[in-house]
Amino acid sequence: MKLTTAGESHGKALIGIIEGLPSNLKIDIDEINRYLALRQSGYGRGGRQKIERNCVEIISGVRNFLTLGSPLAFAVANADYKNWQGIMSPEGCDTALRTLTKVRPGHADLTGMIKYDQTDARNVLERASARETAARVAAGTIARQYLSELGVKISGYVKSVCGVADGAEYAFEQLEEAKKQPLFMLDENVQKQAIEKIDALKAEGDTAGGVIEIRIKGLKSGFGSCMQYSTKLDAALCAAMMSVQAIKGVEVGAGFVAADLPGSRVHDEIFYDGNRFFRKTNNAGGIEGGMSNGEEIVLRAAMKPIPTLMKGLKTVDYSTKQPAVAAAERSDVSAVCAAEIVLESAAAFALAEVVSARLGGDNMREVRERYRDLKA
Ligand code: EPS
Repeated sequence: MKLTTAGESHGKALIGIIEGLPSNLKIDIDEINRYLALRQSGYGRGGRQKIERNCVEIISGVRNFLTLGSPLAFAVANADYKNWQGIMSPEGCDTALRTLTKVRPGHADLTGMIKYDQTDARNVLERASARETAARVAAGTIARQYLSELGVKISGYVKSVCGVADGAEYAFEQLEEAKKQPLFMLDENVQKQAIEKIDALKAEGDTAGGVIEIRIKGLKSGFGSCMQYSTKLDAALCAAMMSVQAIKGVEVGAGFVAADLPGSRVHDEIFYDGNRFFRKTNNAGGIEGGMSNGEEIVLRAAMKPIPTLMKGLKTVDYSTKQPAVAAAERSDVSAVCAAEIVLESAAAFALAEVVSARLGGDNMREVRERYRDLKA
C-alpha cells in the first residue's frame, strides 16, 4: 500500500492517490468527512478554518462505496482558493502579490528558498503548510476502515499543551471522549489551564505546541519484523508520525522515561494462563523486537509550537539581506487537536502498509481470512 499526496495550501485542492488497496473494502465517506471536520476543529485554530469545510471527493478506485483494487484517487477542495486564484493559479496569476521574503524561523521558508532556487518563500511554504495533512487524514481514514475490518482500532488524545500536562493514564475506551472536548484533553481542570495558556499566548502574539498520545488496540502479534531494520513496526510508525508537520519527537511505550529506570522496572514480565501468554504491564508499548506483541500499541509525539508568530521573531529579509521581523501570515496559535487527528491517520496508514505487506490479498475476503488464520 502506498500514498502520494499533492496540493498547495491555497491552491485548488489537496489530492491523494492510494495504491495497493484490496478490492471490496467498504468506503465510509461520511466517516472520512467526520475525521476531516475533527482535524479542522480544536481550540487555538486560526481564521482559515472558518473559510474551509473540508469534504472528500473520491475520483477513482471506488464503485458504489466498494474499492475496485485499482488506485484510489481523491480530492479535498480548498474553499480559500477562490480568494487566492489571482495569486496561485497554475494557468497564470500575479506572483508579485503576497510575496514572503522575511523568512520565518522554524518554518521551511529559508532552507526551501535556497534549495529550490526561489526568491519568494510562497513557492515553498504553500506545500510545506500543514494544510497537506487534510490529504493524510482522508487517506488515513481509509486505512482505518481497512484495519477496522480486522478488529484494529486507533484513538488518542492531547496530553499536554505548552507544558500544561495531564499525567494520568486512561483506558482505550475512555479516549474517544477527548474528541468531544475543545482541546481533545481528558482532564477538565488541565484542559481549562491549557485553554488559559493558549489565550495568554495568543494575546502576546505567541504560539503553543504539545504532546499527543496515540493508541492502537486489537492488533495481533507478529506485525513488523526483527529480521531486517527496515521492516520494524516501531520504525514504520515513528517515521510516519515524524513526517507530520511540526512533530519533533516520538516515543513508544515508556519511551524516554525507560532510559532513566533499571531493567527490572521497565521490561514487562510474561505470564501464561493456560490459554495465552500475557503481560501485566505495557512499558514496551505493544512492540518488542520491532514486532507487535499483541498488547496495545502506545505512541507519543511532541509537537513544536507553530513557527508563524504574530509578534514576529528576528530574521533576515531574503531579498535585501537586512535584519527584519519575520512575516506574520494568518495562522493558528495552536494546532494540537489537528495534530492528534493527523497522527492517528498517519499511524493508521503506516500500520495498514505493514499489515498488507504481511497479509497480501487482492480482495478483502482474502485479507480477512488470512488475518483470522494467523496463529497469534
Ligand atoms: C499553515 C497556516 C494556516 C493554517 C494552515 C497551516 O493557513 P492560512 O495561511 O491559510 O491561514 O490554517 O493549516 C490549514 C490550512 C489546515 O487546513 O490545517 C501553515 O503555514 O502551515
